[in-house]
Amino acid sequence: MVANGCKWLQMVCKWLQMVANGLQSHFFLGIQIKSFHLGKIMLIRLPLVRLLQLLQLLVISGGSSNERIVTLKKWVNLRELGIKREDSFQIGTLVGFIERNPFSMETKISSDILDTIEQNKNVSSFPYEEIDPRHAVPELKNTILPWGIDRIDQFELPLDSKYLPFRYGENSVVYMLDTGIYTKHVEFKNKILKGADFTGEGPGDKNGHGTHTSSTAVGETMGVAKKAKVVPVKVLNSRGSGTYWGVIKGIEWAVNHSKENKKCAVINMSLGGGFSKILNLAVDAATANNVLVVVAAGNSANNACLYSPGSASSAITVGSTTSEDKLSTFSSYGNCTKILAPGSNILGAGISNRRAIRYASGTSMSAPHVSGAIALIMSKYGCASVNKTLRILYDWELRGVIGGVPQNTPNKMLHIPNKHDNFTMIPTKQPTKQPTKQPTKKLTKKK
Ligand SMILES: [Ca+2]
Repeated sequence: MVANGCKWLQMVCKWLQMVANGLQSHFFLGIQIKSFHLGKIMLIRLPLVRLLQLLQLLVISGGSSNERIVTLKKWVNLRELGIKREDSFQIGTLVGFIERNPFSMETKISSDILDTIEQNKNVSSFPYEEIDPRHAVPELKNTILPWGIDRIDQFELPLDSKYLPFRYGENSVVYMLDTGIYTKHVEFKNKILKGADFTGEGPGDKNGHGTHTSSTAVGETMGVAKKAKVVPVKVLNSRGSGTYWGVIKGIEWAVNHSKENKKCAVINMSLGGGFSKILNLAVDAATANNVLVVVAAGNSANNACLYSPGSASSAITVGSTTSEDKLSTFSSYGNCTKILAPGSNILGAGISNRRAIRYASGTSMSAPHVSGAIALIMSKYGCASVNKTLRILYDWELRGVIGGVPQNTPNKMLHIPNKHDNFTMIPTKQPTKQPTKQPTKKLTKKK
């Protein structure tokens, strides 16, 4: 590769100038490049794989942020390299740091231990749709039953206006990586554990997204796991946006906190952004450390595999259904979607007062139904193995009951046993509606 006279990118020119000053081997965007001069022509030795890496980095460096997130092939003492604790992370064996100055790494760390380098992109809560105000109810009443929790404890429609779960989620904790929680809401009495803030705004929820999702997961009257605890891990600000770095730090914090807390834990992330290998790796690292991660599939009505963290291989990515057992029109889909749960017109806690409620629609509302269900499973069966928890979750799901599901998307609906069901650990009764694959075992109800 021959390069000279390049003026189109300031960083390239800066680097070329340094090389022209006599450097024979240099790091550019974290990639080691060797060069030498032949008369007035400078030759650069750059393997094809490095060239592709370089081109990719030049493209992403064109973003608004100069910050880059780096993961390492092996553990190194980042403190000795002058990288601050708050600028680094470790989730199990996954180690990395954020580079706030794009050239600072060149003198600190060799390329042979660098793994993935990505720009610190923006992440946001999936926007939700407010329901028709004619259906809004001004205050929380004891009789309120969101249709979503009513649906998940029975095999088929019509709804029976009851939610009688087999368990209430005692000793389970949901880490809500979201916009914070309005902790004074009556839905959260004695349920909130002290959390963390990675937005700089401080605790509380000025957006409402995290309060709504939390009420679906653990709310006293509107939640799936009514006895579970919730921890607000604020990674999205009052506008509902944050950064991948903030989310990664939130995941790290939740995993570490769950170990100290010694309770069964699940992470809920009703958020997303463009595909990120590093964010996906962080999700996989949390799962490898025995904390399952539930993620909203997205509201773009396209392939969930295009987004992170929903495309993480270990993420429990959730699509949305309606009260008529159809896929919500906004729901993303595809084979990265692992399970479907109620997400259209879901009643949840609001933030205008301690008893405020509101309806919202989105896969953001679907994910906490699954997080709550996992809290129930862990409460009954323990949390020694994420594989065991997943096996129960997936064995209980209803297959083939949702209409409008594309062929490449698993038609699997969240289900938890009713407390009147005489269920075994792996009940597999399927509904009579639209039967598909027959189960190997039958679940029997008490007469
Ligand atoms: Ca019901």
